[in-house]
Amino acid sequence: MKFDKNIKNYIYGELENPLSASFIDNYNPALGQVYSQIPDSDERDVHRAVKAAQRAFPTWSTIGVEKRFRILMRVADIIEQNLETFALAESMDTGKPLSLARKVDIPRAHANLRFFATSIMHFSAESHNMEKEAINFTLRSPLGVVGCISPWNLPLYLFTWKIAPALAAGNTVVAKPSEMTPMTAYLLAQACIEAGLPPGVLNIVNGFGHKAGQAIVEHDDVKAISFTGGTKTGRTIASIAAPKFKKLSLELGGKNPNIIYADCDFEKMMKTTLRSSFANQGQICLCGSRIFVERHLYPIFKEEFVKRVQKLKIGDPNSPKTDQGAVVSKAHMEKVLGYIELAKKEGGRILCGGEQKKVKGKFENGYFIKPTVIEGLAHDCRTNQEEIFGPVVTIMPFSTDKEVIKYANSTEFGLSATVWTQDITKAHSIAEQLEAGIVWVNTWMTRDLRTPFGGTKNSGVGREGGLEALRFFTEAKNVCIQF
Ligand code: TXE
Repeated sequence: MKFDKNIKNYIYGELENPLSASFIDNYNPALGQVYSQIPDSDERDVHRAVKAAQRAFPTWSTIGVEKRFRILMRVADIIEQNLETFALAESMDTGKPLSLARKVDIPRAHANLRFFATSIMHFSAESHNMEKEAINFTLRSPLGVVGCISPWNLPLYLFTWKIAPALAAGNTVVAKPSEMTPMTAYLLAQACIEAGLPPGVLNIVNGFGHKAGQAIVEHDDVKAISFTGGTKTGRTIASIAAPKFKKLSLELGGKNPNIIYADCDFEKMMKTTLRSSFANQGQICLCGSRIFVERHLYPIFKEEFVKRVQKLKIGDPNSPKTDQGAVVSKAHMEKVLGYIELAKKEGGRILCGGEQKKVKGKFENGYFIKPTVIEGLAHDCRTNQEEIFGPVVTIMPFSTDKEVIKYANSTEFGLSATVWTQDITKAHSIAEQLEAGIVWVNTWMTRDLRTPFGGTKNSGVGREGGLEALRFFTEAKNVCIQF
């Protein structure tokens, strides 16, 4: 497992430089310094990757699920055996605490591979018996070469979340990690070589979204695109892929409500709400960034929440005591700080945080933001409508179910929602009315990989996870045989 400064593409089993021979600076956001270079690939590299994937497809798609299971499990084992290297790479690339990468990102990456390697062994299709007339059966076959494009917030976690079902189902893949966090994808390429993944089955092309990413979406031999990222980029991708009738899976932004009733288990709610607000520096599309608290609990919640937020430790991602690392880039830090300024203009009161955190010593140039809590905003102001994607939450009181449902459903997004109440009848009723793809009741981020994962409205199209993913990455054919 080589962790070197010059990241390479992985095409037809070889680690190679881009044809352009030009590279992009890759920053360590906690240090605010360039620490590696990534290929500035273009459509020529993408074309080579697609040809490699096409070459590998006939064998990979017919070697049988048992062989695909074994190889994907070997890749998962190698990731697990090299957990420390992967976790360090993830932390250096994203600025997130090493403890988080070790506990969440990397274990979930090898869990994704094992989950789909085993799922494909049990993946069955339907049959419909017309009694005396005929028998129908559904054949599900792999699509061919598919494109997987992933973002910077949970790099290997989301990269493998797409690649694993695609490969398990017998497709071959051209994948592009975010140009801001490519290191663990590079380590994954090395793990695939070590595991004996046949050349061309997985190809990783690094580079800018508008260049290498767009070339994957545009390539006529790429049959489907699975994308996770911003809603704006999702719209661009859809505008290119839809007229070419490519299958599309789009996991986009969120502006998720966290609804807290006075009858909740206060301590459990408080501990979890700290995580759902600020985990990964608030850079998770599932974070609950709009907190609605039942009116008579609001003052108690506000005092305790602010007190605990102010205790969060920000700084050195390598320290086990750190709760908050750096955000992913200087540009993203400025975007988030810009939203805090907007909140003030819109009448918000900053209860804590609200500014960049200057960390002493070697991290003095890092991109750190103090976890921020804002109150006093209208539910329909821009701060409460737009995805900030940083350590910033707004809090507000509500009096009735009707009022809080109106607030919760008032944005263009519909990804996830959290509801805290001991009254399960109420929980059912609220969950039913929320415009979201995922509703957590008395918990957050509890994930069963078999469940459908995705959002409604501008949070995306389609669902990932379990059978949904295997069906996305296969074509269904109904065969009807007359007796
Ligand atoms: O996403 P982008 P970014 C949200 C969050 C964040 C915003 C932008 O609000 O601030 O999206 O984040 C590639 N054709 N989420 O910049 O630009 C790009 O190279 C093909 C929510 O990361 O969408 C990268 O690999 N590909 C999200 C990937 O798309 C293109 C998590 C994501 O980049 C492309 C991350 C193009 N035209 C951000 N343009 C979530 N739902 O979890 C870019 N890319």
